[in-house]
Amino acid sequence: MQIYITGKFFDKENAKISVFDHGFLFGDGIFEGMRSYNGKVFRLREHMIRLWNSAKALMIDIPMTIEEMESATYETLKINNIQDGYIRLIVTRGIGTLGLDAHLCKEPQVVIIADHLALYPKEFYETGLDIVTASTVRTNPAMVSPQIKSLNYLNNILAKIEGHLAGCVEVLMLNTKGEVAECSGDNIFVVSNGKLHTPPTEAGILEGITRQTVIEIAGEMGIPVREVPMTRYDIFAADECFLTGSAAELIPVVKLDGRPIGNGKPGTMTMKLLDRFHEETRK
Ligand code: PXG
Repeated sequence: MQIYITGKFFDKENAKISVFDHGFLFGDGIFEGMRSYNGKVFRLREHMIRLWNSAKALMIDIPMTIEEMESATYETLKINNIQDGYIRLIVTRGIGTLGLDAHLCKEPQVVIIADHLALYPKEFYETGLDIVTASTVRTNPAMVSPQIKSLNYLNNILAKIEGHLAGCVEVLMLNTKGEVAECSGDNIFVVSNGKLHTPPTEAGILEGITRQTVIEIAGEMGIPVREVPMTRYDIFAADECFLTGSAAELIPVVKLDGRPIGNGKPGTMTMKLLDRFHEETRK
């Protein structure tokens, strides 16, 4: 495996970042997780825009243009001979001192890793996920905004650990108001009376690229979509529920906190949207 670090490729064993990098010392950096299908990166430009917006919010100067980052991404796929894969893009603030001073970090580092996919097992798509609500609350947007895909994922990791302890592979996170935000690494949707509902950005979520794609394709399919604040009740009372993410695509959820959702089986609208999503990835 060849890993791109700020303009050069290194073997996996030699792909290293300094322990003085603020990405390592403080989680001071940002990332993206992307999928390639048949050699083409899905929604690449959208991922770039989100990365650049995260960088702007954190005042990290990405040392290249969007076009250069896109070429470096394709170069990394090519050198590793990956057609259908997962790409992790990381930008750190770079080497500084042991102090917090960001202005001492002069050279942000760019890492691109292209790997084969580690997906949820196929049976989860057939039977649906059973998830629980974490007591770890999603970061309040007045703190580090959840819209920033930063290297500080501790809240989500703690939530995911809670899920794991309960025997679940994903976990629901609420915001500080007690409303539904999203899952630890996926956005959430419900289907109620033929309509699609998902929490709005203001609920404190990452604006998922898969989420946006689902909103678009639902529009094309004539399915009404509303971005509305939701509580757990809206999930308990829904007909269907599913999660979205670059790795997961769309995955059905059939149980939340022990309550079956709808008839306790993956929903028909969920599966229709998943089929349509697959078409989109093959375009
Ligand atoms: N919410 C959060 C908090 C995320 O981290 C998504 C939603 C989905 O966004 P996209 O743009 O992919 O539709 C993410 C995705 C993992 C993993 O292993 C997930 C993410 C990052 C790293 C790992 O599940 N982000």
